[in-house]
Amino acid sequence: TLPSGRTSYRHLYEYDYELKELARKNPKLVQAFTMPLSTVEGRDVVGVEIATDVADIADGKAVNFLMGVHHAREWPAGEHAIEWAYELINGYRNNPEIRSLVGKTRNIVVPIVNPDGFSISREAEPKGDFTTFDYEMKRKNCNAADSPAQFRTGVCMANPAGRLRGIDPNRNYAGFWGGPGASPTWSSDTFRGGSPFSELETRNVRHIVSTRQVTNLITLHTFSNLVLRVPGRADVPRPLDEPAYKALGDKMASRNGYISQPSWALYDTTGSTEDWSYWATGGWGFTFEVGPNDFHPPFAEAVVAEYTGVAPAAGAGKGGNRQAFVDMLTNAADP
Ligand code: 0X9
Ligand code: ZN
Repeated sequence: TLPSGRTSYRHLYEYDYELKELARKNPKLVQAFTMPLSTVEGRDVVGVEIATDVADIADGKAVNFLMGVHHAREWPAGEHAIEWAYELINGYRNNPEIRSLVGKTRNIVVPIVNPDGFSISREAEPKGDFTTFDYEMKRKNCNAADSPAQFRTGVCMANPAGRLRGIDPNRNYAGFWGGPGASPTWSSDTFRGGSPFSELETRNVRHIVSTRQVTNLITLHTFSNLVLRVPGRADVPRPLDEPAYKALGDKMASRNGYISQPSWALYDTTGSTEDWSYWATGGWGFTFEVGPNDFHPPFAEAVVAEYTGVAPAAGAGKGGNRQAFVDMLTNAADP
């Protein structure tokens, strides 16, 4: 079972409510926060920070940052992130290992980085009539600024191009922005946007990474059972500390049963999260591609099994993503 006991995919309002409840019930340990920028459709981006004496942000502890949904249809990403928040909060009370790790670190969890996109995908009624515009399979955000005029009207959910318009937040960061593996075309699923950090969602992430001591981050996606690290394209410099960076990725992959590799080995990407954050800060960043075969498979497989490492997850018996996240936190606590 999951730390929260959850058995089905959350809606956006449940994420927001639960994060605030976790903070309200654990005032010394947990602080809920809203990212500085709300989305084009006016939604808040909500997160929690978990640390002993959580309000004392100048204590100099390393920050471990877990992000969920960048891509709207990748629902398990949000679930794994919020379960990790429960894990830390419950574990602080009843698991000595977690208690010790939480005591040495600060932990930021933002389950839904892209709430406009997520809510459309999550709330979509199957349409079946106009497949191209099937909202459930939306990937990007809802910013229509670069779309043709007729597709700029109304919120995403009410526009015939709601599925296609928007920017891919995982192509909008400044790391090698504008290169291969990202599109200049408004309707492409990998549209990079008009300029690096043109989007509110990526600016919010930049705000956290650039204003806090983020030494370790994981950005969650679905699917392919991968633990990815920089670089996103083969013909750019390799990290100077690649052996140690790779070793942490390999260790986490031994837990969840995924393949550990540089992300260019999957395909070229530019403007993705850790291709910016790694070179901006030197903190290690990983993309997890959770689950074997779909963007949001049945909850029991994609969330319960993949998180806990109980069969039929790839990492059955090895701890699953839960244990991989503990490895990452251990590295943040004792680098
Ligand atoms: O293409 C992506 O953004 C990620 N795959 S997904 O199917 N979830 O869309 C992979 C990104 C891998 N590249 C880097 N992290 N650099
Ligand atoms: Zn993704």
